[in-house]
Amino acid sequence: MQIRKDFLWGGATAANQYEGGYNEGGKGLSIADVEKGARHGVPREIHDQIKDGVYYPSHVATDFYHRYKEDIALFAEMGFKAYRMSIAWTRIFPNGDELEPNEEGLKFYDDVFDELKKYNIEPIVTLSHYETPLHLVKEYGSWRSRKLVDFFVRYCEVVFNRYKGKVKYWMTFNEINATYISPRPWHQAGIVYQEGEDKAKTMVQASHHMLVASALAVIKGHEIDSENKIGCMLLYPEVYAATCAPEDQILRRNKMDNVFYYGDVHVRGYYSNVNTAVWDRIGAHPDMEKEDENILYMGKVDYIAFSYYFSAIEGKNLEMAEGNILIGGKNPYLKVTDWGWAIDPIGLRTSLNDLYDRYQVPLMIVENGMGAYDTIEADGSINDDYRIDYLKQHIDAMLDAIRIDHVDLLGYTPWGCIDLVSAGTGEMRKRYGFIYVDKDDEGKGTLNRSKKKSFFWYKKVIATNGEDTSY
Ligand code: BGP
Repeated sequence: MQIRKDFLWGGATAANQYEGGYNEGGKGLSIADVEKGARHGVPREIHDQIKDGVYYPSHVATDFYHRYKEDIALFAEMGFKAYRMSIAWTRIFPNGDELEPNEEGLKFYDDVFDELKKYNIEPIVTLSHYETPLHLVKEYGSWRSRKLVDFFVRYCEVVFNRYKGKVKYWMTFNEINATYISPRPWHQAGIVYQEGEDKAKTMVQASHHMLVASALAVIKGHEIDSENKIGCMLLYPEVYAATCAPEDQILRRNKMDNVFYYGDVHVRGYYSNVNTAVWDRIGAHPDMEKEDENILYMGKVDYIAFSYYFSAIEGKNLEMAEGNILIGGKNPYLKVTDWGWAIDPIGLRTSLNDLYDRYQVPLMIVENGMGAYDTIEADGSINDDYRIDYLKQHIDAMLDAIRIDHVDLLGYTPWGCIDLVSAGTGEMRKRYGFIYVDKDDEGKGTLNRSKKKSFFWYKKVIATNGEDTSY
């Protein structure tokens, strides 16, 4: 099989890590706006309001809000066919529970989509990427509450109507399964477990509300524009059994439930045996309304988008490795990044196969990449061969999955195509971009943009539709 002629090559960002302008244009506070910057290995602190003298990396981030024209021109120069971004919910509904949207926020994304259109870049839009309105967290307990379903669907309806004809590809919740696996599902669901709280119950209930909200959004999105393609978004780390002991294989299977728990409902439209088995195992199941079964069935997604950064291993007596939210064992066959993430391009090929075999719907890789330290040479150049090497290996593996294994893949948008704030640590020094942004971990810098070596390499990859990945 060949790669699609209209393959969506591009890059990915999210408003909370890139956009900045946190209090401009009528925007309200999101959960990201009260999360302090930190360092590798130091957990990020979450505040319930903005505190004086504290540096919050999302507030300016890397300033897409003011520089979107310059940045989109750079994306176009690389030849992007697509650009994955998110709409900040709090630009549209500053508190989340208003009845009327904020016109200035809507106008901002109109301008962004018009700018993309100038260069024929297809927007791929995440509706909620780690940026739940803070007011909904404080007032309603976030996704613990069924009320969020209505607030989210109202927001989706507004943006589907407003951007009809401008945006075709949508995703509901970024890495929805982060709610399941994170020890602190703040980013995804806006939840910090309270002392004495039944965590398992909260996790399945919040997840249920999000799954129902996602299904309702899909139903509305299809009603508003039958051209809309609405996907889910899963965090997919390939997991291997640590040994060939059959018990390790069962542990591996159980570990993958974190993905299939959500994938099954999103794609098949019902709670499967995976879900009911998980409920038994953790001793909790969600309360449901009688219409939910039908909603989930009617709101099946059109495609699966997923992020892939690393693989992990599962088994008894593991030596633990680092991951941003998925902790697994160290794999002796793999090298790791400076942040301890195992580099495993073949794992991407396996992931593509496993997802496609199981679900038989088109796939999109909407995040992949390597966070690394970059050095600026005396002449201003940035020779990021390590990044090129990582991406080349992953693109080659992706092409094998298409050409050899016949997986139906819509596109590839590597993460942080321009430097932005790390979700896991809040750092700037953990860089993913083809485009460098002059900003440090204290928030200092000119915010000027410059092209790294990888910029020119990726441009060639896109221009040849993946035929030439050499460097
Ligand atoms: C994913 C998130 C992104 C992004 C990426 C890299 O889990 O969807 O928002 O940040 O991870 O992680 P980090 O920023 O911690 O390096």
